[in-house]
Amino acid sequence: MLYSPHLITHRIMPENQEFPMLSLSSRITPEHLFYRRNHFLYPNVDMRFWRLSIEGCVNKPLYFRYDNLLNMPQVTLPVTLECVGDKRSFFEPKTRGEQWGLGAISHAVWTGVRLQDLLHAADVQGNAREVTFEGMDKGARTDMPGVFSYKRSLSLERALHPDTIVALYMNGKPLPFRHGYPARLIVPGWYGMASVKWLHRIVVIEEPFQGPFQVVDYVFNRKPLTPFAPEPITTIRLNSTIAGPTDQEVLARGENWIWGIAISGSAPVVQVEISIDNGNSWLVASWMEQQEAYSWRRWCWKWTVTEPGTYDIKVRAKDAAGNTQSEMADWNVNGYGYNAIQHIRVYID
Ligand SMILES: Nc1nc2c(c(=O)[nH]1)N[C@H]1C(S)=C(S)[C@@H](COP(=O)(O)O)O[C@H]1N2
Ligand SMILES: [Mo]
Repeated sequence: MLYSPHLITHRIMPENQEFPMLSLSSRITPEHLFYRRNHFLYPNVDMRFWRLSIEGCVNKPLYFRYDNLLNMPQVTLPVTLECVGDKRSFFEPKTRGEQWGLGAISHAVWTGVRLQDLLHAADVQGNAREVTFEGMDKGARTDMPGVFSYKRSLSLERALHPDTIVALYMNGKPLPFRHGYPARLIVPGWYGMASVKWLHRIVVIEEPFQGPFQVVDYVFNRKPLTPFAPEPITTIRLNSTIAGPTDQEVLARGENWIWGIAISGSAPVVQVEISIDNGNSWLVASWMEQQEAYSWRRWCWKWTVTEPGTYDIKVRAKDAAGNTQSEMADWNVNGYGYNAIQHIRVYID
């Protein structure tokens, strides 16, 4: 079967499907529920020929076979991936692109080799400035002629960060094919576009990378377009999501749980607040698990309700740097980085 019946499908070719937030029942997202975001059809990966090469501004260009990587020192990191298009369907006015709901986000534990170990082995030259990562998938774009690989870059500094890894395992098993087997980049704390799947070529370069997935997509474009270079997208914004109840749900009187996740790619999330009166008053939710760098954190709040009626429920997160989510979405042309306060309406019978 081509697509997973467990996921909410936005497109089949290429496969773009989201995690049904209502299925949130553990911190780790099981493989069959993990969201899938693809620009192109899945690539053919023939392991007889697969190599991960390191080229460009290095003194020792080299390649690794799969077993070479498996035999290197491994690190394990829990990391939430969130597509920067997550929640795009909530923008007003609507914006172009996949109309993701709440679930273009999932969490896994990734194991692999530090990218810095690979770069050190290749002996990066002094003139190096960025590192590019090419996936094996490729195809056409609607805005320019040609065939393009999915390719992204990082600054040399971010590439050498000890938590930037080339992952070989997801939740203790070899990477599933759909999530980048045999190897994918994981850039913790950044939106998902940086974590290149089906990685096979790493090139160290002297000039800023100008590929379309770097400078056309994944930048914040605003209207009117500014004469300055648009801001590239990096870290995951402070955000919180109600998994249940769902918008327009009808509930019984008595005790009802309100529950969901919160995340930020920069400062730790320290508090989640719930409002059941459309934002007039706020109450603090409880954490269901410990704070962990790069990971979403589940929260819950027990609502005892005796009065029948219509309730406007809101959720907002606060981080350790003092930031709070706002009511207003930061509208931009491509509908990236939606993190306004979520609002649902429920009815008590
Ligand atoms: N090679 C390749 N890597 C890729 C992509 C892609 O289309 N091709 N999509 C990126 C985007 S936009 C996201 S959000 C994540 C999604 O990862 P997942 O499909 O494992 O959830 O992969 C990123 N890496
Ligand atoms: Mo994405």
